[in-house]
Amino acid sequence: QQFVDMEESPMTLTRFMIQEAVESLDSEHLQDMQNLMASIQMACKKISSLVSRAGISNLTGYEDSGSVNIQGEEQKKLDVLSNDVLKHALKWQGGKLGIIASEEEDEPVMVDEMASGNYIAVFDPLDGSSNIDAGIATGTIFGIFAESSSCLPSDVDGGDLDDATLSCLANTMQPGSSLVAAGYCMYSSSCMMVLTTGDGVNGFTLDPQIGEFVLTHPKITIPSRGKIYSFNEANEPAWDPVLREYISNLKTGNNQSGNAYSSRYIGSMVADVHRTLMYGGIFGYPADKKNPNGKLRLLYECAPMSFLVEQAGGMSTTGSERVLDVIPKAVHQRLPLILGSSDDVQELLDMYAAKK
Ligand code: AHM
Ligand code: MG
Repeated sequence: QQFVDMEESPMTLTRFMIQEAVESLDSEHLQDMQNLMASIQMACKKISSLVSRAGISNLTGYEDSGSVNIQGEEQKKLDVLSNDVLKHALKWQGGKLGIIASEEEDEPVMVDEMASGNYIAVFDPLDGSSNIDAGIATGTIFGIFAESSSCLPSDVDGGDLDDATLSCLANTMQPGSSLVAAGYCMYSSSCMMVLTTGDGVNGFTLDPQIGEFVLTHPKITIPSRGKIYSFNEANEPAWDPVLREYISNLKTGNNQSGNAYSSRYIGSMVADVHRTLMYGGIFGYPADKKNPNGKLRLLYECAPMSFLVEQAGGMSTTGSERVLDVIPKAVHQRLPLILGSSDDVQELLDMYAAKK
């Protein structure tokens, strides 16, 4: 159809970002977002192609060097490659991007020594990569912060990190409420980019015929209540009693909706959150006896996803506070996370409040 009707060109992600900038009162900021998204979408197309060809190009499995990331996790070949792809793509921002923080980097990295800095990018290059060899969905998660204090080029001397540089890197320690953009790209039966710049959530599907992300899911809103819960239930014996009771009630329909819920858990956060955005319900990786902070990382997993979910009308909590209000103390800090439909999350919070 697109090629038959020459009058109609599709609303691509590029065109969407240009239009947002033109229509905005803060067009300079949105032009910056447009440039950043141009790099991110290019990187995601490349990662999508690497993921779909992994079995053919011998990219499954672990790094031959046996390398581990700072969190002691063995790095898959595609973890390392995806990180490199994003890092290189984000280099070319005309000096606007100062710092990146990634799941696969020990410390935040200065992208460009000449950067005056304006923005900070945080990302998980290939979330759910443990699933990759079985062809299960994976995704890239990203967030963009504005720098809270300026990082001047003189801050970087190329040698040891001086105090100015350290304070510059400390800019990454911002709460999710300071995000100016966030999103994910899901590599699944289709490749989808879902993102927000703080004015709602929009979803774009990669059209392989033209190699462009095309707006397919405008103004995504999460249903206020769902019928699905999504947790790694093997950890259930180690959860707190309130959460155990809540999930047990969902199974029997002994909850505010009166419906018995279904269980769905892919074990790939991007895919589990995507389904929750589409169908509603509740997803979480809560604290348990072994992991008092859960599993997921605050800066580049919990915060960007919470921003998206709130922008879509949902809620996101640690169980005791709003995720977007949590100020990170460390780059790779973990945080308990429960997000989804507002009525579902609120019902759990009410149970916690009643048991206090
Ligand atoms: P990763 O960043 O090392 O890939 O781990 C994060 C993933 C998430 O995608 C997913 O929600 C979670 O780990 C699943 O963990 P588990 O296997 O313990 O259920
Ligand atoms: Mg991850």
